[in-house]
Amino acid sequence: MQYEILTREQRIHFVEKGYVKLEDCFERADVQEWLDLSFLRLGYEPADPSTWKESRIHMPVMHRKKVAEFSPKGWSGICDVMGGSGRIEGEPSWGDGFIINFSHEADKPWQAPTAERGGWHKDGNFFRHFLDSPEQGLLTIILWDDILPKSGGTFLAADSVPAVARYLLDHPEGCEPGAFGGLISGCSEMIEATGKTGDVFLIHPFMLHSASPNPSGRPRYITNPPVGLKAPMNFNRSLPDDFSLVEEAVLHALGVDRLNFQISSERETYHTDFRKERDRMLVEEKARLVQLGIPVPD
Ligand SMILES: O=C(O)CCC(=O)C(=O)O
Ligand SMILES: [Fe+2]
Repeated sequence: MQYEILTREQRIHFVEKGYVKLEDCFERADVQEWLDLSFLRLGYEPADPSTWKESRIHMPVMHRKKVAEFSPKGWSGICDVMGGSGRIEGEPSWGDGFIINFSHEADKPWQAPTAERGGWHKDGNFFRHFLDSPEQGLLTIILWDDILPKSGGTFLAADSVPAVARYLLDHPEGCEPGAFGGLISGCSEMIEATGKTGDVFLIHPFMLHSASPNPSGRPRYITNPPVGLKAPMNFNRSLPDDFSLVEEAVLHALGVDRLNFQISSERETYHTDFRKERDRMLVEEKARLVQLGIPVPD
């Protein structure tokens, strides 16, 4: 495998810990407009927290940029962990469907992540999950603004990939998206996804993670777009060098060099209410912008 930007240390870190943080994938100046627009879309006043009605919100996408053009470094990193651009579905884009954590659980003092807190999950509510599923080939967390410690940075369970991999291996018939949260009970290596504007976390699709408390008073901005694969993962490639880092991490987690894995029921994708709700929000947001005389995309 040829790697474009990841160092050997970063590749080992991804395989062993399930994530790698890439710094400076874009400039603050390139995204300021989207950040400013977000408050207008929501009808919130940036300087008046009493107008921030939701404590945490997942906005719909209004604008998009192709990752390969907007962030060549981010794109190279994604290709490096997924086994090259030829295996990636479509032309991934990053949009302004921000997940803003304004004040989640801000009524109590900040607490470090534990297995006992709620909210741990594996992403991908739109498909039936198998060990080799292509739909969520990678989880990414894009930092659109600086995220300081104890300020809403997503909690990642860096030792959760093996637990999820073993569970999926034991369930070739597939699992519902909500089946994984309980696997956090065996995990203890939790970190906060903090950093600067332009940092990007490339995260194994099996990583359990959770929204975190944000008592800082500072809105926390991320997006978490999945990157899909054209074909299911293959844990039985004839040349070991052809395994992607995501596949390697699964083999490493299972303690094997290769694996002849077959699913035993049909793949399925689901239509979720999540989409319908984003569509409704988008109509509302566009109406607010039109009222302010701000042009909106079709
Ligand atoms: O808001 C966060 O920090 C996490 C969001 C998340 O994991 C999700 O929406 O799936
Ligand atoms: Fe998530």
